[in-house]
Amino acid sequence: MQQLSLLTETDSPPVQYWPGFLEPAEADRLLQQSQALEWRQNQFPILGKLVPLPRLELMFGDSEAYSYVYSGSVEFKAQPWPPFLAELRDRVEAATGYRYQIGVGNLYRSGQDSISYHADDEASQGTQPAIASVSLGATRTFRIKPKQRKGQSYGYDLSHGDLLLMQPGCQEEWVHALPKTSKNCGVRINWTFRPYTTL
Ligand SMILES: O=C(O)CCC(=O)C(=O)O
Repeated sequence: MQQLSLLTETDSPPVQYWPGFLEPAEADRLLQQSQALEWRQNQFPILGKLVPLPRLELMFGDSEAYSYVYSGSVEFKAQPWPPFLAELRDRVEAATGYRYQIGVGNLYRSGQDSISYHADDEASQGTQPAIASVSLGATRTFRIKPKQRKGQSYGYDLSHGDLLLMQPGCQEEWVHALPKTSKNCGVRINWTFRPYTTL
Protein backbone atom coordinates (compact mmCIF):
# COMPACT_ATOMS: atom_id res chain seq x y z
CA MET A 1 0.00 0.00 0.00
CA GLN A 2 1.34 3.45 -0.92
CA GLN A 3 2.14 5.42 2.23
CA LEU A 4 0.71 8.93 2.34
CA SER A 5 3.46 11.48 2.81
CA LEU A 6 2.81 14.59 4.85
CA LEU A 7 6.10 16.21 3.82
CA THR A 8 6.07 19.52 2.02
CA GLU A 9 8.58 20.70 -0.60
CA THR A 10 10.46 22.74 1.97
CA ASP A 11 10.67 20.33 4.89
CA SER A 12 14.25 19.71 5.94
CA PRO A 13 15.39 16.40 7.45
CA PRO A 14 14.18 15.64 10.99
CA VAL A 15 17.68 15.29 12.40
CA GLN A 16 19.56 16.98 15.23
CA TYR A 17 23.32 17.34 14.94
CA TRP A 18 25.92 17.82 17.69
CA PRO A 19 29.33 18.43 16.00
CA GLY A 20 32.15 17.67 18.45
CA PHE A 21 29.88 15.85 20.90
CA LEU A 22 32.96 13.95 22.12
CA GLU A 23 36.25 15.60 23.11
CA PRO A 24 39.00 14.63 20.60
CA ALA A 25 40.94 12.54 23.18
CA GLU A 26 37.79 10.67 24.15
CA ALA A 27 36.88 10.05 20.51
CA ASP A 28 40.45 8.73 19.92
CA ARG A 29 40.10 6.29 22.82
CA LEU A 30 36.67 5.11 21.65
CA LEU A 31 37.98 4.63 18.11
CA GLN A 32 40.85 2.48 19.38
CA GLN A 33 38.56 0.42 21.62
CA SER A 34 36.04 0.00 18.80
CA GLN A 35 38.72 -1.06 16.30
CA ALA A 36 39.88 -3.78 18.72
CA LEU A 37 36.46 -5.54 18.61
CA GLU A 38 35.91 -8.58 16.42
CA TRP A 39 34.05 -7.15 13.45
CA ARG A 40 31.91 -9.37 11.28
CA GLN A 41 31.76 -9.52 7.47
CA ASN A 42 28.08 -10.14 6.61
CA GLN A 43 26.94 -11.35 3.22
CA PHE A 44 23.93 -10.38 1.20
CA PRO A 45 22.14 -12.43 -1.52
CA ILE A 46 22.19 -10.84 -4.99
CA LEU A 47 20.88 -12.86 -7.95
CA GLY A 48 21.24 -16.11 -6.05
CA LYS A 49 24.83 -15.42 -4.96
CA LEU A 50 26.11 -14.39 -1.53
CA VAL A 51 28.08 -11.16 -1.85
CA PRO A 52 30.10 -9.58 1.01
CA LEU A 53 28.61 -6.28 2.20
CA PRO A 54 30.89 -3.26 1.63
CA ARG A 55 31.52 -2.75 5.36
CA LEU A 56 31.98 -4.74 8.58
CA GLU A 57 29.26 -4.89 11.22
CA LEU A 58 28.54 -5.74 14.89
CA MET A 59 25.60 -5.59 17.28
CA PHE A 60 25.31 -5.25 21.06
CA GLY A 61 22.22 -5.20 23.25
CA ASP A 62 20.65 -5.39 26.68
CA SER A 63 19.72 -9.06 26.13
CA GLU A 64 21.38 -11.81 24.12
CA ALA A 65 17.85 -12.82 23.08
CA TYR A 66 17.65 -9.67 20.93
CA SER A 67 18.19 -10.21 17.25
CA TYR A 68 17.89 -7.87 14.35
CA VAL A 69 17.14 -8.74 10.74
CA TYR A 70 17.55 -6.24 7.92
CA SER A 71 16.65 -6.41 4.26
CA GLY A 72 14.83 -9.63 5.22
CA SER A 73 18.03 -11.67 5.12
CA VAL A 74 20.95 -10.47 7.24
CA GLU A 75 20.51 -11.49 10.89
CA PHE A 76 22.48 -10.19 13.85
CA LYS A 77 22.36 -11.52 17.36
CA ALA A 78 23.12 -9.10 20.19
CA GLN A 79 26.27 -9.62 22.22
CA PRO A 80 26.57 -8.14 25.74
CA TRP A 81 27.67 -4.48 25.72
CA PRO A 82 31.40 -3.89 26.24
CA PRO A 83 31.62 -1.41 29.18
CA PHE A 84 33.01 1.43 27.01
CA LEU A 85 30.04 1.22 24.65
CA ALA A 86 27.46 0.94 27.43
CA GLU A 87 28.96 4.17 28.82
CA LEU A 88 28.74 5.85 25.42
CA ARG A 89 25.12 4.70 25.10
CA ASP A 90 24.34 6.27 28.50
CA ARG A 91 25.85 9.58 27.43
CA VAL A 92 23.94 9.55 24.15
CA GLU A 93 20.71 8.82 26.05
CA ALA A 94 21.35 11.78 28.34
CA ALA A 95 22.07 14.12 25.40
CA THR A 96 19.19 13.04 23.16
CA GLY A 97 16.51 12.26 25.76
CA TYR A 98 15.70 8.81 24.33
CA ARG A 99 16.44 5.26 25.59
CA TYR A 100 18.28 2.73 23.42
CA GLN A 101 18.40 -1.04 23.97
CA ILE A 102 20.69 -2.03 21.08
CA GLY A 103 23.79 -0.69 19.33
CA VAL A 104 24.65 -1.53 15.74
CA GLY A 105 28.15 -0.74 14.49
CA ASN A 106 29.44 -0.20 10.97
CA LEU A 107 33.15 -0.19 10.17
CA TYR A 108 34.06 1.41 6.83
CA ARG A 109 37.58 0.27 5.95
CA SER A 110 38.12 2.91 3.24
CA GLY A 111 36.20 5.30 1.00
CA GLN A 112 35.11 2.28 -1.03
CA ASP A 113 33.02 0.93 1.88
CA SER A 114 29.48 2.29 2.07
CA ILE A 115 25.83 1.75 2.90
CA SER A 116 23.18 2.42 0.28
CA TYR A 117 19.91 4.34 0.75
CA HIS A 118 17.59 2.64 3.23
CA ALA A 119 15.30 3.33 6.20
CA ASP A 120 15.86 1.71 9.58
CA ASP A 121 12.26 0.52 9.79
CA GLU A 122 12.60 -3.01 11.21
CA ALA A 123 9.56 -4.02 13.31
CA SER A 124 11.80 -4.89 16.28
CA GLN A 125 12.60 -1.17 16.69
CA GLY A 126 8.93 -0.31 17.19
CA THR A 127 7.11 2.53 15.46
CA GLN A 128 8.70 5.96 15.08
CA PRO A 129 12.10 5.03 16.55
CA ALA A 130 14.63 7.69 17.52
CA ILE A 131 18.04 6.52 16.23
CA ALA A 132 21.26 8.16 17.40
CA SER A 133 24.56 7.85 15.54
CA VAL A 134 28.08 8.53 16.81
CA SER A 135 30.92 8.89 14.27
CA LEU A 136 34.56 7.99 14.93
CA GLY A 137 37.54 8.23 12.59
CA ALA A 138 37.50 9.56 9.04
CA THR A 139 35.01 12.25 8.05
CA ARG A 140 32.38 10.92 5.63
CA THR A 141 29.26 12.47 4.13
CA PHE A 142 25.97 11.12 5.43
CA ARG A 143 23.13 11.74 2.96
CA ILE A 144 19.40 11.85 3.65
CA LYS A 145 16.48 12.37 1.25
CA PRO A 146 12.68 12.11 1.34
CA LYS A 147 11.25 8.75 0.26
CA GLN A 148 8.59 10.31 -1.90
CA ARG A 149 10.10 13.53 -3.15
CA LYS A 150 12.50 13.25 -6.03
CA GLY A 151 15.56 15.42 -6.25
CA GLN A 152 17.30 17.09 -3.39
CA SER A 153 19.29 15.18 -0.82
CA TYR A 154 20.88 16.78 2.23
CA GLY A 155 24.47 16.05 3.29
CA TYR A 156 26.14 16.13 6.72
CA ASP A 157 29.92 15.75 6.91
CA LEU A 158 30.16 13.55 10.00
CA SER A 159 33.53 13.82 11.73
CA HIS A 160 35.38 12.18 14.60
CA GLY A 161 33.25 12.59 17.75
CA ASP A 162 30.05 13.95 16.13
CA LEU A 163 26.55 12.87 17.19
CA LEU A 164 23.52 12.90 14.90
CA LEU A 165 19.97 12.00 15.94
CA MET A 166 17.35 10.81 13.45
CA GLN A 167 14.21 11.90 15.25
CA PRO A 168 10.96 9.88 15.55
CA GLY A 169 9.19 9.92 12.16
CA CYS A 170 12.45 10.10 10.17
CA GLN A 171 12.46 6.41 9.19
CA GLU A 172 8.86 6.61 7.94
CA GLU A 173 9.45 9.51 5.53
CA TRP A 174 13.18 9.60 4.75
CA VAL A 175 15.96 7.30 3.57
CA HIS A 176 19.65 7.72 4.40
CA ALA A 177 22.99 6.48 3.06
CA LEU A 178 26.74 6.72 3.41
CA PRO A 179 27.90 6.75 -0.23
CA LYS A 180 31.32 5.64 -1.42
CA THR A 181 33.89 8.39 -1.91
CA SER A 182 36.93 8.57 -4.18
CA LYS A 183 38.68 10.73 -1.53
CA ASN A 184 41.59 9.02 0.13
CA CYS A 185 40.18 8.48 3.61
CA GLY A 186 40.91 6.11 6.45
CA VAL A 187 38.74 3.95 8.65
CA ARG A 188 35.43 5.25 9.97
CA ILE A 189 33.33 3.59 12.65
CA ASN A 190 29.73 4.52 13.21
CA TRP A 191 27.69 3.40 16.22
CA THR A 192 23.91 3.63 15.92
CA PHE A 193 21.96 3.36 19.17
CA ARG A 194 18.41 2.13 18.67
CA PRO A 195 15.29 1.09 20.61
CA TYR A 196 14.30 -2.57 20.71
CA THR A 197 10.78 -3.79 21.44
CA THR A 198 9.95 -7.40 22.28
CA LEU A 199 6.35 -6.90 20.94
O1 LIG B 1 27.49 5.23 8.88
C1 LIG B 1 26.54 5.98 8.97
O2 LIG B 1 26.65 7.15 9.33
C2 LIG B 1 25.17 5.47 8.56
C3 LIG B 1 24.84 4.13 9.13
C4 LIG B 1 23.49 3.65 8.75
O3 LIG B 1 22.90 4.13 7.83
C5 LIG B 1 22.86 2.57 9.48
O4 LIG B 1 23.49 1.95 10.36
O5 LIG B 1 21.67 2.31 9.22
